[in-house]
Amino acid sequence: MIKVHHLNRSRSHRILWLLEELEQPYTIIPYTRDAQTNLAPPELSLVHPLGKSPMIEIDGTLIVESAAIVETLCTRYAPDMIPDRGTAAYLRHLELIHFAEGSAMTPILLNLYVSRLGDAGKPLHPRISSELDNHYRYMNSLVRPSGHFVLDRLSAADIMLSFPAEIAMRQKRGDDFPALAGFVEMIQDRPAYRRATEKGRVAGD
Ligand SMILES: N[C@@H](CCC(=O)N[C@@H](CS)C(=O)NCC(=O)O)C(=O)O
Repeated sequence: MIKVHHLNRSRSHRILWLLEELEQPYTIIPYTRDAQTNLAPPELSLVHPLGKSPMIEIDGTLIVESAAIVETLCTRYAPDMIPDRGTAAYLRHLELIHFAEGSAMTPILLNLYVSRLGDAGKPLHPRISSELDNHYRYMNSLVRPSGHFVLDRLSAADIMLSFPAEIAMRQKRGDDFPALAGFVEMIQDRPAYRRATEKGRVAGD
């Protein structure tokens, strides 16, 4: 049985969603963010020194990092969610599963932290905003007429990009990036996505 170390309101929702799409049984080990700091509780650091979510345990092996988890689960249970190696689609897949955490999240996190500085952070905001736009614009341009990234059906890249795309919508950027808004609407409407949301509810949410 797969175990998911799941933190409320976090990237681990996309792993629950993927497992629901794959119809694989799993158990959730829930963690609740600290009400004051919003950080993960110390128990997560007992599982892995980084103390971050998601983490999964599969066949006794602990896997951290969303993209590594998504790639592992898709390879094992739904290889057709990853394009065939050697194709242009595979290269785009590779790019985007790295882009989701390695690029798109950088201005998102800078925005989050610098906003807490109040006036002291003001000089940094024009650059952060232009980089947010830059990354959202790029994502928006990659949404295919089918509403997906990379393939014309759900793929691993869609799972990975769901997190930054949803943040863009929480920042009310839907009018600026309508294809991205359509993508978020489409994924949130999937029965598997809704099941993941229900199952992932942690006390306090
Ligand atoms: N790149 C990592 C990021 C993991 C990460 O930062 N997770 C956040 C939740 S969205 C977390 O655990 N934050 C709690 C904390 O830092 O205390 C991944 O995609 O798995």
